Amino acid sequence: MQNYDRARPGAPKKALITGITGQDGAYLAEFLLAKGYEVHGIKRRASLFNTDRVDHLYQDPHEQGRRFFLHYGDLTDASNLIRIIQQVRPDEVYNLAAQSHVQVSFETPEYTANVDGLGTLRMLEAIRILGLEKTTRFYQASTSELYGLVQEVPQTEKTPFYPRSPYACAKLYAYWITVNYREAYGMYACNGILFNHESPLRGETFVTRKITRAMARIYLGLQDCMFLGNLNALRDWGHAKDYVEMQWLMLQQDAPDDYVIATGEQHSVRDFVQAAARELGMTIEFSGEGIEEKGVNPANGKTVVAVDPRYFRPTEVETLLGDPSKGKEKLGWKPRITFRELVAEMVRADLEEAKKEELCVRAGFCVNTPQE
Ligand code: NDP
Ligand code: GDR
Repeated sequence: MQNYDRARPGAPKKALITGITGQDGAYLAEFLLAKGYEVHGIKRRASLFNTDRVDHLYQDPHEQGRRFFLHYGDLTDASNLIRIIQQVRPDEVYNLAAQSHVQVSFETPEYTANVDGLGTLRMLEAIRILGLEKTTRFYQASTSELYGLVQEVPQTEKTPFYPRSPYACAKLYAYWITVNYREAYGMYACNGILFNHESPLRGETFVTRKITRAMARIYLGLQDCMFLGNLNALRDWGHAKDYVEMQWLMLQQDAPDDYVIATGEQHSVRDFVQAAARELGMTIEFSGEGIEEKGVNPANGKTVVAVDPRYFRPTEVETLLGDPSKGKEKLGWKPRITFRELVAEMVRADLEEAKKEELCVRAGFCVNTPQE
């Protein structure tokens, strides 16, 4: 399908992605560029380079027909957002930027509310102030964390919300303000209620990436043990690559709506550890309960997993399982990558990283790998 701007025949459609330097932003940018879009992204100023995930998409500013652009900005800065949207005049906005770590939101609740809650309002208002509310389509990165203390299994678009963290409370505001702008101003605005999705690009402090990274290092003898929090937590884990396609599909319909994006399959954190170990040809046997629980490698009797209560959350989301039927029926979408394939891909990528680290260690270079 060619994606041409309706108002400018022949010109490619323009997308603006907030959070383009994050996991989803990187996959979505790649996806939209492949569809022929001109892609603009907002990146934050940082003291170190923070564009690793999209560096392969970078195009020299002097290149003819350039279709990838980055703008400095921040979701806490309304005037900056208005200026960028005025310059770009996007056909589609994907609002992915967020302080996205649930545990960190307990430590930075006000900042999280500002970025994740008010940041969404700032984006919507910027579109409206500029008179683009009838032409610019808006996608909001909503989350299964909204269900929190779950009221129904599996969770659908109709399941009541019960947020359990400052992150989820901020995202609850963002969800409803998106619905409100749709109803009040006739905006084409959608919420994607996404369940956990992972990839080799996943941030290192989320549990799946923490596990695959640590397991690869343990396998190569670079680390002895990994410390985790709640091993019983149950999640519906999919692959980020599959999920960004759904984000785009939501903005291509005749009418805006909200959709659950999930696999409909659930695993515990403990299952994830065992699946990652299996990919490396290792076995881990768990015994004990609560903070006494341990995971031992029977091949050498070493404890490779231990529980550290530091990673427990003041209020936990114990179980999440999504029902993606509506998206499947109305958008013809279904996830392609299985849980097993997801784990295998993440383990493979982290094993490559660990091998590079091993080489450096062997060559006598001191490597100080940050751990969570
Ligand atoms: P990441 O944490 O990988 O990326 C977050 C992005 O937001 C990064 O680009 C980050 O920039 C940017 N950002 C953070 N704070 C600000 C700010 N103040 N102003 C501008 N940009 C900012 O998240 P994911 O890619 O995993 O998730 C994308 C979105 O989807 C998030 O909103 C998340 O809450 C939501 N979500 C994610 C799910 C998942 O399982 N991955 C599930 C459901 C929802 P920087 O790189 O500089 O830190
Ligand atoms: P989550 O993801 O909170 O679901 O939010 P995370 O991977 O952080 O936690 C998943 C579950 O694992 C348990 N857990 C641990 N978590 C972390 N981070 N570190 C640990 O050591 C650890 N041990 C156990 C957690 O308690 C939790 O139950 C993610 C984010 O991407 C959000 O932005 C998004 O909205 C939701 O997914 C859907």
